[in-house]
Amino acid sequence: MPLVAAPEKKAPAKKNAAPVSTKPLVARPTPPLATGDITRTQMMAQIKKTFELADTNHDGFISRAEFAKRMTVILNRDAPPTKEDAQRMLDAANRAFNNVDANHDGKLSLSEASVRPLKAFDMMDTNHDGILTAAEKAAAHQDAPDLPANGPTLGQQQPPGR
Ligand SMILES: [Ca+2]
Ligand SMILES: [Ca+2]
Repeated sequence: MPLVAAPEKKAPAKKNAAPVSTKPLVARPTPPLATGDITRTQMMAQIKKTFELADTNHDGFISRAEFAKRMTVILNRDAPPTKEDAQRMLDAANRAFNNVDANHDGKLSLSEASVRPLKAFDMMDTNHDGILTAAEKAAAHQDAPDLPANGPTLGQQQPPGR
């Protein structure tokens, strides 16, 4: 067997790795990862995308109203809420907003919005290779059932305590 230095495992060196493209990695986010795997970079891109979706007036910040609106959209996907539900959601949204608004200026910057999801990512990425595998996600989900099953995303918070 020839002694070839094994590549450091910083890059996902899986078999069938796609040839390295010189094109920017924007258009195609997932070359060699297994299904369900997500890199930290992808996570950040996902956060940014969610952030921009919520930032409806595109001023680079998420206002309280924008945040509440976004959360309501997420939570209402299945059915329109009752009036009571709507109020609960608004309360939850406000609490979540306050948690995320680290400098308490009443608006969320992208970096504020990134802190929690990235922290969650790092916690779940137990071998710290910058890739959250489906297995790591599943394990984290078992340890902490309140984590969203499909990975942390902006605006997903624990349900209000009961
Ligand atoms: Ca802020
Ligand atoms: Ca990992």
